Amino acid sequence: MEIAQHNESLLAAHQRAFNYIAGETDQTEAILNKLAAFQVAIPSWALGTGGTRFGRFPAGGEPRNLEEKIEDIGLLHKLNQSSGAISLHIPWDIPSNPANIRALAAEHGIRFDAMNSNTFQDQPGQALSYKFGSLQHVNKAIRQQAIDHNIEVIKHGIELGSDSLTVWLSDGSCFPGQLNFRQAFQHTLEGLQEIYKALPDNWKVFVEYKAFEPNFYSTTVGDWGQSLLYAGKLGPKAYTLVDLGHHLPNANIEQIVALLLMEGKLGGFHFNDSKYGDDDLTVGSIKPYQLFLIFNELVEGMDARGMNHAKDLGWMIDASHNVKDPLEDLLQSVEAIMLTYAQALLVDRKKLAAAQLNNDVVTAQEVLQQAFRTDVRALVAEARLRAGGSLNPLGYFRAAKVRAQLIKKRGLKTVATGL
Ligand code: LRH
Ligand code: MN
Ligand code: MN
Repeated sequence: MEIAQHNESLLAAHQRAFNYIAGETDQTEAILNKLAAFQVAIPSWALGTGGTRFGRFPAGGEPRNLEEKIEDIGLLHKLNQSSGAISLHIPWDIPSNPANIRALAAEHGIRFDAMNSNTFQDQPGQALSYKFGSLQHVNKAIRQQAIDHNIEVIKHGIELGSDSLTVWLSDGSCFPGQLNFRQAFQHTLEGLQEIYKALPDNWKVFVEYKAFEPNFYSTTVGDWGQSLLYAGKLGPKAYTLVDLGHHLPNANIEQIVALLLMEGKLGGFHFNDSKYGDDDLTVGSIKPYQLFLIFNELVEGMDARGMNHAKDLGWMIDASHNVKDPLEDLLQSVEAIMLTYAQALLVDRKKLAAAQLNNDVVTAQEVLQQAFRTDVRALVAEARLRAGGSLNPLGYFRAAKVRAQLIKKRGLKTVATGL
């Protein structure tokens, strides 16, 4: 089934809804242009079912290699016109033939966002173990192995046309006394400095923090303060990466975002949602208002610094799927991000600033919630429609029986690499 054909049946209802919302703001065209430019990278490790160490229940048709992963993302992008990027995890998704992979991605309109290194697992044939950490390790040879791996990942990225590296370390300790905190920090900093030296001029490195898991007593890049310390010591190409699931409970993530932006040190995002910890659930499924407050700070802070919303930060999803079809889940996540971005663009900034100056707390809340409670689905759908996408990506996915087709093509028992 053609996308246009599916859109046909939805057009009249869409037009009614769009006319209504377009009449509510004088910013319609500007918002549509911003939405069209905004692209969210899909993680190469989230195209199969996973995300739990207890059981994995694949529904079939999972991509068997990187080529098929790119085809899956190509399909998402064709439907929503907002998934024109992929973030690769190495060695889970080593491009065996980078030139071909790059060409295939380009065919689908997909570029390579940040490359991710992996020193949190031992790979088959690996000389030394990361059981007690990687860059923080007391053994210099193990630290060097982790440095070398990160430099390898940069090389893969250069071949693909990526321009950033995300370093997430599981380094830390599970018990008091296990680690000398200062020494672990120093070793990690020195390792990151070596990796930093290998970055091409136009590259960035993102230092991703996480408060807990798999270490449950201390983490060597445990929060945004520690990440910012590393990024500051490393230099202008180093930034902090915020993964929404990596905070202690009730952390005020929007305030963290505002301050990192103010310091010019916010590099990018791993979007997901959670109720308890690093749950990696569908974006916007649990705390949509928190996501809105984060986007509100992003729009305000990026505008204050004259930044390009679409280009100056890395927008990536980092989620996993236990009970949903991964592609449907990713469509929902991207949609949640686009809706929230659109709502943040609707915030009446002048009115909010005036309310703040007058200590008018009630009006300040009203201004934010006015935008948050606006139904912007038709705005986002219109942006998709104009770009040649689907008015209802999820509806199309089901109507066209995409999963059944993938199972027919790839088989029922395929398992994608990833978490
Ligand atoms: C760690 C993390 C990090 C990894 C990914 C697989 O929890 O968020 O970004 O690279 O998950
Ligand atoms: Mn992450
Ligand atoms: Mn995580």
